[in-house]
Amino acid sequence: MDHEQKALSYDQGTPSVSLFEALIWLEDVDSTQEVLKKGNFESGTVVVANRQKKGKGRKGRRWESQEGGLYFSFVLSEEIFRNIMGFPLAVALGVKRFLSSQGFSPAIKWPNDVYVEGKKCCGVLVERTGGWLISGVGLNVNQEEFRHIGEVAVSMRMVSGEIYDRRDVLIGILKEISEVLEGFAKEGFGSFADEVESCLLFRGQEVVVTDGQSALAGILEGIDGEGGLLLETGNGRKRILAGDVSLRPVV
Ligand code: BT5
Repeated sequence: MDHEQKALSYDQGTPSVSLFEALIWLEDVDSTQEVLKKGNFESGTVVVANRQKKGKGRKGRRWESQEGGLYFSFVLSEEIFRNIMGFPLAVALGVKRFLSSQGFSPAIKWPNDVYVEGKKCCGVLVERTGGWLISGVGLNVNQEEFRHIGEVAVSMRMVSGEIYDRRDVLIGILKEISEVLEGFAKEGFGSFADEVESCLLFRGQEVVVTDGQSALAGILEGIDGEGGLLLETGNGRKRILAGDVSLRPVV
């Protein structure tokens, strides 16, 4: 790897982050997802970068990754989990728990975002490759503004006015994610479904769920025990496994 590398060790006294065994902190990368995909890393490795030139979201979208945010990916063997359907929501729940512990009032937007004050503060991307799950988390921490997506994005700093040590934020989030994923591995998503549902963005509201070409409108009722979205439509209740949710525009 030709990037500047810094090893961050878990000193005695730092909270347990037991699922995660190694951490590599880089300056600039194209995408932390690609670093993990191209390398031969062991399960439990975390790669963090200060900036990403080609940070990516789902479906080829871009993730704005300038200095000040936290961008990390981790690799886990898929074998650990029985059913990975609710996996992105479980990761988002770890981030949500961390933000709550810092005094924020976050909401989870199905299937992979964490919102604060109605704007996106964090996005989760999970990719599967050859028996591995490569999960990426982008969290807006110390950014003061967003050049291209100002109307949809927010950082922790923009809400609280504080500047955060991203190492502390990372350790805190990994601890929460590790705890959630260990429970997820043992008991499945069902044990977290109520907790996620209780902080679900747009619950009870009229939304539109789009997936590629099709769009379905209805009342967002909640999620089921596997993390599927439950939508009450004019034609009865539908269970949705993938898509993007937005508030239904008033016409
Ligand atoms: C996501 O996709 O939300 C997943 C984002 C995952 C990013 C992490 S960073 C570490 C790892 N390495 C990567 O290359 N990726 C992962 P999606 O649901 O498709 O949302 C993408 C949309 O979020 C964009 O189209 C923008 O509207 C918005 N967006 C882009 N950058 C943002 C930011 N920094 N903060 C808030 N919203 C953003």
